[in-house]
Amino acid sequence: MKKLNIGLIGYGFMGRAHSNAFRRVSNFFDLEYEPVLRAACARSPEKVGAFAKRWGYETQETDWRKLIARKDIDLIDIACPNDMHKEIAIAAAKAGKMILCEKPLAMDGPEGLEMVKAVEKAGVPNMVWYNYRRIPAVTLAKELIEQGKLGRIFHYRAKFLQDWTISKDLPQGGAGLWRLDVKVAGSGVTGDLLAHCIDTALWLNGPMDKVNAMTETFIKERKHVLSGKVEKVGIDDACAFLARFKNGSLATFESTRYARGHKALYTFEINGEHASIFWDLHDLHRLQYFEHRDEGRLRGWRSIHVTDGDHPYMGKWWVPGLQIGYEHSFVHQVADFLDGVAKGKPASPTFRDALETQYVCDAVLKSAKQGKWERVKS
Ligand code: SOE
Repeated sequence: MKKLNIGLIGYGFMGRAHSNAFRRVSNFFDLEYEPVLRAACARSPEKVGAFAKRWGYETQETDWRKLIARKDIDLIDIACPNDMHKEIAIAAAKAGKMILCEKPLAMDGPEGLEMVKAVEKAGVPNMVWYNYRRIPAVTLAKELIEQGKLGRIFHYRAKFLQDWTISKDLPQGGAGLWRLDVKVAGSGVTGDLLAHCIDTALWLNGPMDKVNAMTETFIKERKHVLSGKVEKVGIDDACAFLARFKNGSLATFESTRYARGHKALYTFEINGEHASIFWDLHDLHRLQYFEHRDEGRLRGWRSIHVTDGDHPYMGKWWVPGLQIGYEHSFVHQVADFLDGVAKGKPASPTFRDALETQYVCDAVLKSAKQGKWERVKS
């Protein structure tokens, strides 16, 4: 196996999810490349040191520029907050490194476009961590659609609901809470949660034509962890939008962090001429499928337990019937990326694919501001 040396930037939730994937992928997938956890990088030497020790990184850095300059690093993995993605990605591309970037690609479309140009000019393999594509039930949905089982698609319906920001005492900014600080996150639920729904939707149902959105910021001011002052909240706490896809289907999308009782309820439903599909992150190993062409008396929603050896990715894990979980979607993404590097065929979503999601997010936020339909740039 050829070694592929990883330099990870950021040690939060996603730093852990990515590291876990790098560590496990070679145990389960037969690949030409083996990721090596060469260096972890973050500003605090104590925190990055503890992280590096726990996850088995050989060395540590506190300056991402030094990490990028290192000759023994092949791939830069960007797992730090959104406002840092562009600068790091462009510098890493110039240094000829492969790049993995946490979602969303950038703060907005223009930033994303600069990143796409940088990686394409440098000709370096690149990918964005939209991990939900690689949950086996979601990948199965993609295969069924590609086989034409649904026929013409009429409707796409998605939502991503959480409830963790309802308290007005929750501050904004700093580690963990940067998602509430618009200067760091770029947007609220649109870039953080709807971006997942949009990425899956573009993958399953093709490009979007136009959107009509509304957003709300329920708590207008929060104390900022870093300044200690009460500051205006600039993110969208909730967003709902209508969309028309280029294939003629109609769609609704909704996301909020104010749906009491829901922690990460990502669901989507697709209604086609012959069949429908429904998926729910809280029951992620199942795909609900309704086939109208079944014999009438037996017709009904099937609940497919996506754990058999011929289901996507499942032949690599345990024995049929034993399910896997959230973290495996990251393992699958690394496996596909490494396979793509070996074959010279980029795994999706590349930066360019993820730019399409960024353009939808931009159109959604603009539409909400202006109160009218907005065409999606492509
Ligand atoms: C936010 O709570 C969050 O962690 C997102 O940032 C992730 O992308 C999503 O998968 C789960 O929720």
